[in-house]
Amino acid sequence: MKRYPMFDPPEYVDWTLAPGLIEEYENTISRDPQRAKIVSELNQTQLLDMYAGLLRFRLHDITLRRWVKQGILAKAWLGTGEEAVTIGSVHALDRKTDKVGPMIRNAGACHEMGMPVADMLREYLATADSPSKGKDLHLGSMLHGVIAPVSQVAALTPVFAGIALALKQRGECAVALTWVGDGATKTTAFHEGINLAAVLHVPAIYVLQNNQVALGTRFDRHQAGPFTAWAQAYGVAGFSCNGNSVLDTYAATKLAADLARSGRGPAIIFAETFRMGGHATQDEREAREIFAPEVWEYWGKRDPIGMYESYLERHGVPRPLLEETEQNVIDEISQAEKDALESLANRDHTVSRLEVLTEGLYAGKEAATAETSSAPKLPKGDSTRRMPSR
Ligand SMILES: Cc1ncc(C[n+]2csc(CCOP(=O)(O)OP(=O)(O)O)c2C)c(N)n1
Ligand SMILES: [Mg+2]
Repeated sequence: MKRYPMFDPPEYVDWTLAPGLIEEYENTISRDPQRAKIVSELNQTQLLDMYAGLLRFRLHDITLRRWVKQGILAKAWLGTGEEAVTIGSVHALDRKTDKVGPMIRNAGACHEMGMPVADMLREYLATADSPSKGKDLHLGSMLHGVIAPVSQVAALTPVFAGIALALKQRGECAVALTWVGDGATKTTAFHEGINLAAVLHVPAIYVLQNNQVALGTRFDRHQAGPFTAWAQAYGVAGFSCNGNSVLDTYAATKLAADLARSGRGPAIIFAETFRMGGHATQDEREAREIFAPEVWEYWGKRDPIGMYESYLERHGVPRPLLEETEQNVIDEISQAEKDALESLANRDHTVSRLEVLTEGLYAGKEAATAETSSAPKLPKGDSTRRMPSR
């Protein structure tokens, strides 16, 4: 793949496959016959689709990074180095029926579930034609099975127990999957939610995305003892995976989804990965001081896209096909960027239009009652007046 010296972490700029690493990469799959079988059943189209998904995610983030440098955005939250956790999990789902809840570092889930990248970029620009009409950069689209998060980390954990319960009660053969950061697992919401999912025995999958850090706090400073022990503690199935391998994440999610679909309750996937940058673009320099240089070097050598590309080449995917796939993604993202910037330039799409700002807001119970009762009706279209006071 092309590298981007202005925007890539330094470890990625001259990336080449280090000795012994492809064996390590393949071993995470081959040591488990079930995972080896799942991966062996992937055809070339599926393999290339995952490659495209990883590249789409990386290039979406590089676009945001460039916009920050250009002053178009104040800051951006990126998934650099963690792309495989998102892409592997989403590709293992039935994207027509399953539901996902991405946190801010899982933006790739949105485009892989079918949301246009241009809309994702518009959301960052807060244009009036963005999915939330310029109100929130937390992305979602019910149409595509993507439930938007809120700022409070792990808040989706109980919500996903509820979504999974709804799927179960309706008799749908679908699963609900959400990601939770290592730091977010220290919230009450996480513990309440996962316990509820376990007790209700619902088809929920929680991917614990351990990128080794929460803001500026290292994993070993916020957790004592192994993460993986938590599955047993909650009485749910647990799967560990190499979060920098899209194939291992894919296989682990397939196993978890099979269990959930067959009525055998929720599962936790423990994905080990690394945040190859700051919490957001504004603290990249400080983030470098959280870990020793060797730690950055260790994870830098395991770039999820470089590793996967090496795997594909080793398994006979022709180089021109990889290059063609990459070029298509580059063209797609560059068109998405143009479309989003056009929305920003277009006055009709700026959030200064009051009617757009107030569209789609929760009108409140009082308003719903007023509309169905004989009480005098509030004027139609004046949604600001129907807003409850908070
Ligand atoms: C309930 C809650 N507490 C605190 C915060 C502030 N906050 C935002 S991101 C973050 C760290 C999250 O770390 P982690 O869950 O590991 O996710 P990561 O950013 O590493 O992907 C914190 C504490 C918040 N958003 N919500
Ligand atoms: Mg984290």
